[in-house]
Amino acid sequence: MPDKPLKQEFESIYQQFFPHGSPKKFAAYVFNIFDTNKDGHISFKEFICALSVTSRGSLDEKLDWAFSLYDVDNDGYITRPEMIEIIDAIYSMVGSLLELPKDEDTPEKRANKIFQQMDANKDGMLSKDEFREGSKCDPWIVQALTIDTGPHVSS
Ligand SMILES: [Ca+2]
Ligand SMILES: [Ca+2]
Repeated sequence: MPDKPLKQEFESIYQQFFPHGSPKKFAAYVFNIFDTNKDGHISFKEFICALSVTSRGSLDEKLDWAFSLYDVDNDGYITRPEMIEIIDAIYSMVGSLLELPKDEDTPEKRANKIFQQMDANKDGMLSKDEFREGSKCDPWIVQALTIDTGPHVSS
């Protein structure tokens, strides 16, 4: 029974969703979250479970999941470099599908905009509360992570 999809198989699943982009980096971040014991494998059950959170979970579940993805070092805060890393991975994944406005056409600009909106106490880090509040105004930040909604095209 194929109980443990390898990282490469995981990447190829994302590749099917985003045939014109390079989802490798993004897939690696997602993989690391699913692979809770960091042995380089995720069980099929964990995989299905995680997919159902990202596609059919409640908004709170999606927010928790999104927060843990952006919080790369898992210290409870999203820093600007962490935000830039993930946005960079999203941008390479969706590739040329996105028509980006001038003020958010690089991961740095996008991250700056998000921090301006969300970093309520201006300490340069997003707490979970700030993230939760902020994503109500900027649903992109969660939508971009959920593969069934497709890429969000900004107007
Ligand atoms: Ca962090
Ligand atoms: Ca803050």
